[in-house]
Amino acid sequence: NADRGQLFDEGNYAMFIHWGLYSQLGNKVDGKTYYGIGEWIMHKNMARIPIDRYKELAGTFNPVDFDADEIASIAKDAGMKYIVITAKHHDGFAMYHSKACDFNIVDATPWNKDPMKELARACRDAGLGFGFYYSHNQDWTFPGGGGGPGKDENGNRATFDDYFEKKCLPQVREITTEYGPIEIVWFDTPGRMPKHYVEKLVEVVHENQPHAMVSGRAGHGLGDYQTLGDMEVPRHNIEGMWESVDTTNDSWAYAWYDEYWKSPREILKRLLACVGRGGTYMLNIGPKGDGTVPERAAHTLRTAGEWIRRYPQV
Ligand code: FUL
Repeated sequence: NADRGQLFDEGNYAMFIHWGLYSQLGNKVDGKTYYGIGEWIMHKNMARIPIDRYKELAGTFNPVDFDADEIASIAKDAGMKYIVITAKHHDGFAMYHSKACDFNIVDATPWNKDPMKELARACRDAGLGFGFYYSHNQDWTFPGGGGGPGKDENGNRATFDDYFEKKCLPQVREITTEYGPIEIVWFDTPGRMPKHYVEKLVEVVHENQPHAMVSGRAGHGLGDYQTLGDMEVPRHNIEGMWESVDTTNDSWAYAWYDEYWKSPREILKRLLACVGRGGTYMLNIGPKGDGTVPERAAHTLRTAGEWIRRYPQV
């Protein structure tokens, strides 16, 4: 597709958003704080939350202060060109209305709304692009998913193929057909996922969204560009189309104690280091469980954005 790739020519500063059930915990479980990246909280290396208990979090997830237009306006003021948000992270919870699996924000929470419909609309209204993060390999709560349970509810063995056919593939179809035109599907951590699965996903994305790019982390070199390591800002030039992903503080998802905010100046330096070397810089924020964006994150992005607007040649 001749069109594909235009995004990285024209838009090389983007907003990344990690938001999910884990945001409600903010790294604290039963009064104890776990240090690390918040979206990993249920994992054995962090709070080791059993699947049933983790799923119960949906019953209290009620982000009444989520404001899609405010998020779009922060991105716009920051000088960013598009937003990529977690449709499903490794925990397996869909942050949009999924028909393939009821462990999702509409069917499993009292809030009962699809924030992605709102955010897709808000981005369109603001003239921003929109895209989804989707954890295609790791799914810690669905039988057969990477790092997930090896058996289903009835005690029968579940394979990766079961997970792929029942959940992953249908959900990738959903996110590429139900939210209008999208710019990116950001797959992550392919692990040892066999090649034919990745090929299928890339084919579905390109078929449903001919203009959309697939992240380098799809695996097997099948992405449309190269994604660097987490928070990696390169010190040398890199060939081809590439992207750096970074975050405003230390965690991706909201963590209550994480006040290690980068200054606007630091962010501009990192942005320049990427853009100046021909790359794209995607900078993350982690909204809280109530849907709001931490004030310091919004302030930092807007302050850096003011500088960009003052020097329009950048
Ligand atoms: C990683 C994931 O495991 C993290 O949770 C985060 O999403 C980051 C951007 O990619 O590898």
